[in-house]
Amino acid sequence: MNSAVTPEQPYRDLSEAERQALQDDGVICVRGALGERWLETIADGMERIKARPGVIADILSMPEKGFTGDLFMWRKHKAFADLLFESPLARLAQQAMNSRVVKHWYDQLFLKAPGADVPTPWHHDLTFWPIRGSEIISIWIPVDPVDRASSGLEYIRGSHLWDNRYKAITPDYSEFMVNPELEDAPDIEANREAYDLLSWDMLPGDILIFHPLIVHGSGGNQSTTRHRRALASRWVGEDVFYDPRPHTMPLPPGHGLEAGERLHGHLFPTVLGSDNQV
Ligand SMILES: O=C(O)CCC(=O)C(=O)O
Repeated sequence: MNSAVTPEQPYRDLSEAERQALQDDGVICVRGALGERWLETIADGMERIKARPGVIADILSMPEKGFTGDLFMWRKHKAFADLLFESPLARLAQQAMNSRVVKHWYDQLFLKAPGADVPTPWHHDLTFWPIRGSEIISIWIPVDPVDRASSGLEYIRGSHLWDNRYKAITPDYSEFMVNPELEDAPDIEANREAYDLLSWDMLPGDILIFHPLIVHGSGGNQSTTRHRRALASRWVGEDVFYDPRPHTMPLPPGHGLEAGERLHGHLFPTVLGSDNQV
């Protein structure tokens, strides 16, 4: 744990109604949760990655299509490390998970340039993550104004409570994390009216907090003028264990975890509370 700094308090706590909606619907939008300082910090980190992509960004990005992706950015860029340890995100995650301990799982970049025809196919996250447990949450943070046309995220309300587990589909449609034992996701785009879809027009500072099993996705960026720069910040509590099933996301080398161990170690820093049990 980085004991020299503590995360900021959010400008307000999540309300009971918001926490209930998160349980019922699987996602909430919190308006104005991040101030200018953090939006500038994130945008600065994003621009640095665009200017000098590292090894992971090189693999995940599709420059010819206007898409930049990256993972575990906080390890390489101070902007994202500051966000992890000092911003109100950890406390918002704690309230969302209702957890004593808050550890950082990983951060992820989704930059779609104007006109980037790179939809994020409908999927849920936990099926391709090598972890199991219940205290897990993602926070999606756009730093540009975003609506459905500019690739705002959409969710199927309540789908985190479904029994179905769908194959992962990544923006580049690689087979890498596709588990043949899972069922194909239904064709949601072809039957949009059959689903209770949730999405929000968002301004910089607004965030989405969502459950790792909610089915979600986004279209390409149809705007010809607006960038769509977004960061996913992912958090866990203390009941989360390393579960490296086949077809799940590989963790960076040196993670030091054995199957069945509680998530811990330098790649997954504890930001709130203390967690000594492994
Ligand atoms: O930003 C996007 O298009 C996808 C985000 C997403 O799927 C996630 O954060 O889990």
